[in-house]
Amino acid sequence: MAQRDGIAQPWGTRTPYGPGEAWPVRVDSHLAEGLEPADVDRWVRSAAVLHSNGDGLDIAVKDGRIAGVRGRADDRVNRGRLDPKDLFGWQANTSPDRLTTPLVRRDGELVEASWDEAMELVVEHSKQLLDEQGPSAVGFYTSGQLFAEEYYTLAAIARAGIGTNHLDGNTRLCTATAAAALKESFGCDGQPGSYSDVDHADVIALFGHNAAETQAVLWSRILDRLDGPNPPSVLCVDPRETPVARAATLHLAPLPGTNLALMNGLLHEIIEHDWVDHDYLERCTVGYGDLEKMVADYPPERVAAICAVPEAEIRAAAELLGSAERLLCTVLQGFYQSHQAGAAAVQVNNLNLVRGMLGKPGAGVLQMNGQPTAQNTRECGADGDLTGFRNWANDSHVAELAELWNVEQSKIPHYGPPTHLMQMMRYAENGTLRFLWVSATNPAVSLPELRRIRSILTQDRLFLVVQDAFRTETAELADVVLPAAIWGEKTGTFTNADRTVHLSEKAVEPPGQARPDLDILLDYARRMDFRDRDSAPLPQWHDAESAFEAWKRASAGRPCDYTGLSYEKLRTVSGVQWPCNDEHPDGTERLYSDGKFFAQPDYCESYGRDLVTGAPMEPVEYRAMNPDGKAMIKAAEYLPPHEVPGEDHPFALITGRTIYHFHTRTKTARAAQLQAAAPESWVEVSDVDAKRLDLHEGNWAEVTTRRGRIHARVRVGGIREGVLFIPFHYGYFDTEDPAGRDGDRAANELTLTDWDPVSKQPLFKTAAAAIRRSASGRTTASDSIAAGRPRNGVEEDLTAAETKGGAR
Ligand SMILES: Nc1nc2c(c(=O)[nH]1)N[C@H]1C(S)=C(S)[C@@H](COP(=O)(O)OP(=O)(O)OC[C@H]3O[C@@H](n4cnc5c(=O)[nH]c(N)nc54)[C@H](O)[C@@H]3O)O[C@H]1N2
Ligand SMILES: Nc1nc2c(c(=O)[nH]1)N[C@H]1C(S)=C(S)[C@@H](COP(=O)(O)OP(=O)(O)OC[C@H]3O[C@@H](n4cnc5c(=O)[nH]c(N)nc54)[C@H](O)[C@@H]3O)O[C@H]1N2
Ligand SMILES: [Mo]
Repeated sequence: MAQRDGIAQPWGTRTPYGPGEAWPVRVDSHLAEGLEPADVDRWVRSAAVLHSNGDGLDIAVKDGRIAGVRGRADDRVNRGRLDPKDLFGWQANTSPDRLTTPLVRRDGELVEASWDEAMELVVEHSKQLLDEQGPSAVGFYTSGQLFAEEYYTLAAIARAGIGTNHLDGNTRLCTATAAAALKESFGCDGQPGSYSDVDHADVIALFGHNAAETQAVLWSRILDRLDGPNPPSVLCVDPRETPVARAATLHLAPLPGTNLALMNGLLHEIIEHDWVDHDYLERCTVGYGDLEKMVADYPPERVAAICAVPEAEIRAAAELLGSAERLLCTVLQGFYQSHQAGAAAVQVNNLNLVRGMLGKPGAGVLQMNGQPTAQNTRECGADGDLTGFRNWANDSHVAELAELWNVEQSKIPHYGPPTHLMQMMRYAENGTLRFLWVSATNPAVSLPELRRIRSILTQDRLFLVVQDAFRTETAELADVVLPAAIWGEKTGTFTNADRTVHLSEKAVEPPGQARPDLDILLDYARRMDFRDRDSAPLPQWHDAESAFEAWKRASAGRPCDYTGLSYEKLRTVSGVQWPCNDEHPDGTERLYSDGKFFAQPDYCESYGRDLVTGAPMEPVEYRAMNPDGKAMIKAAEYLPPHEVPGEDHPFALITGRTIYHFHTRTKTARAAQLQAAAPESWVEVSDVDAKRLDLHEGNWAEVTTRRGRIHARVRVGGIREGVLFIPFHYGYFDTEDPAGRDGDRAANELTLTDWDPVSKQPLFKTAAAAIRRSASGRTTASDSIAAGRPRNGVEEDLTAAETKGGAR
C-alpha cells in the first residue's frame, strides 16, 4: 500500500498492461498525519463521491472520526487506485464549520433553531401553498450526490405525496444530455459500455472529455494501456491542450460550439470510405438513410471552415475511427454543455452504430456521467424522468407507478414532461412557483447568469429551503437551512457511470444535530401526513435498507433492474453492474451485446425528440418509425451558436474544471492540500492572444460578457486562439461577501440563460466574452462605472505597482 504525493503525482505510478489482460492492482491510501495503518480502529466500506468513476474505497475510522481512505484492491472499477480529491477530500467531513443545527430566517438573519421549529415552518408553508395554489406551487431541486434510497424517497414524495411535476436534479446541468442521447439512440437511458472496454480497445476517442482531470482513475487505466504492449490510439476533441490532448495520438481543437459540424464531417468521411458495418445496420438499426443524406453536405473542407480545424486533421481522425477494430468512445461536458449538445452527443452513438461497435469487449460508448450518483437521480426519477426509466407519455407506465405507490393514477402528474430546472427557475421568477427545496446542490454558484439566479432566489414570495452540510452561497439566501449528514455519516447505495453499484456504509456519527437526507425527507412525509389509497402512510419505508428494498421493487423488470442485489451482496462483492436479476445474478458488463435494445414502443423510456427543435415525437410516430425497437440513427443539421464572438466580445468563453477541486469547492476548499494546489481562480488565454493584448502570466484580468464581469489571474497558453477558459469552482463563501451579492469572481456571472432543446441542459460552454488587464482582483469604483459599457483591449494606464497584480 502506497502513500503517494497525490498532488504532484495525480495519476501515480504506471502499471502497464496489454490488450485483453487484467488491469494490475495498485492500492492507494492517505491517512491523517502521523497515523499508521495499524492504528486504525476500523475500515468501513464505501466508494468515491467526488466524480462519477465509482472507485471502491474503505474509510479509516480512528476514535470515532474519519481519519483517511484506502482504495480497495478487489474493486472492479479502480483496483485500489484513488485520485487526488479522494485522497484528501474526506477532511471536509471533520471541518469545524460544518452546519450542526437548523437555521431559520428571523428579521432578515439566519438564526439557530430546533428541528421541530424548522420542520414545522417547512410543513406550514407546504400545506398553505397546496391549499391556496395546488401542487404546482411547490418544487424540489436535488442533486447527483445523494444516495439512490434518498432519490427514490424524494420521487415518491414529490410525485405521489405532493403530486407536483416540478422535481429536477442538478443532473440537469450535468448529464441530462447523456440521458437524452441514450434515449434518442437506444430508446432508454443506460450506459452501453463498461470501463473494462479500456482493457480491449484499439482506439479510444474522448469527445469534450478531460478525463485526465475529471476521472483521474479511469485516465490511469488508459495511461497504463498506453505504457503497455500494443497500446491503443487516442483521439482527443477539445479546444484546450488538456493532459488528454498531450497524450493523444491526434488532437482536434474545434471552435467551441461546433461539435455537431465536426461529427457530421467525421461521419461523412466514414461513410464516403465505406468503413461501415452494413450487416449490423440492417439487423439492428433504423434511420441510416437519413444520416447518409445529411452528412453528404459535410465534406471536410466545409467542416474545416466551420470548426477552424485543418482539413487534413479531420480526414486523419476519420481514418483513425474508421479503421478501429475495437472503438471506445467517451463523451462529456465539452459536448453536453455546448451548443447543439443533444444532437452532437447522438452523433457519437451513430459513429459506433455505423461501425458496428457496440456490445463487444473494447467497443462501446460511454455517454459519461459527472457526479457520483447522477445515474441514481435519473433511475429513481428525481429528475426529468419517471422512476425506473418509465415513460411519462405512456399511460401504462404511469399506471405501474400508481400501483407501486398505491395512489390514484391522476395523482402522478404526466400532462407533460417533468419540469426541467431552467423552467422551474422561470416559474419562480414569474411567481407561480412559491416553494423551492434545494438539496445537495449550490445553484447560487453553479447555475448560469448568477445575477439573475440571486434575484430569483432572494425574492420574498419564494420560500427557499436549503439542505446542505455547509453554509453555502445558496444557504445564505435561504429561509430555512437544514444541516445534512454526508458521505461517511450515512448509509446508502450509488451507481457510477458504467452502471456499477456500490454500498457506502456509515462510518461515523454526523456532527451536532445534522441528519441524513433520508431521515429528513421521511420526517417531512410524516409531518405532511401523506397517505396512500388505503390511508396507509406514504412512503412506507423507514430506513436506508427498507428504502433500497422498495427501490428494488420499483426497478423490477425495467432496464435498471436491481432485484438481484442486496446490501448483503454489496458487502461481499466490490461493485456490481446493473441489470442484476435472476437472469443476470452477477450483473451485466455490457448492454446490447445481443443487438437487442430497450426501444420497443411499449417499453421505451421516451418517444424521442426532434434533434434540432426539441419537439417531442408522438407515440404513433415512434411506433411507425421503430416498430421493432431497434437502435435509432438520427441526423441533425449544424446551426451556428446563438451567441457568437463579435466586435465587443471577441472571444469564445468556455468554463470547466481542474483536477484539484470539485465544483463549488464546499469540500475541496476544506482540504488543505487541495486548496493549496489551486487557491484562486484564473483565466486561460492563448499565447498569441496574450501577446496581442499584453497579458502576462499572473496578471489580473477582467473578463466581461453581456451578463456580468469577473476578475481572475491570467494563465498563458494551453488553449486555442480566440478562446478563453475559466474554472467554475470559485464562488464567494470564502470571501468577505459570502453570498456573492456583488459577485465578481464566479465564472457563472458570465454565462448565459440558454439550454439545449433536446436535453434542456444549460450551455456553460458557449458565450462571447472580452478580456483586458485590470488593476487588481477587486472591483474598483472606476471599474464599476465601466461595467455598463464593456470595452475590448488593454487598459494602457496601469501603474507599475498595479501591473504586478496585487493580491486580493
Ligand atoms: N477534478 C474534478 N473532477 C470532476 C469534477 C470536478 O468538479 N473536479 N466534477 C465531476 C462532474 S459533476 C462532471 S460533470 C465531470 C465533467 O468532466 P469533463 O467534462 O471532463 O470536464 P469539463 O472541464 O467541464 O469539460 C471538459 C472539456 O470540455 C472542453 N470544451 C469546452 N467547450 C467545448 C466544445 O465546444 N467542444 C469540445 N469538443 N470541447 C469543449 C473543455 O476545454 C474541457 O477540457 O467531472 C467530474 N469529475
Ligand atoms: N460555468 C459552469 N457551471 C457549471 C458547470 C461547468 O462546467 N461550468 N458544470 C455543471 C455541472 S456538470 C455540475 S454537476 C454542477 C455542480 O454544481 P453544484 O451541485 O451546485 O455543486 P456542488 O459544489 O457539488 O454542490 C453540492 C452541494 O451539496 C452538498 N452536499 C454534499 N453531500 C451532501 C449530502 O449528502 N447531503 C446534502 N444535503 N448535501 C450534500 C455540498 O456541501 C455542496 O454544497 O455545476 C454545473 N455548473
Ligand atoms: Mo456534473
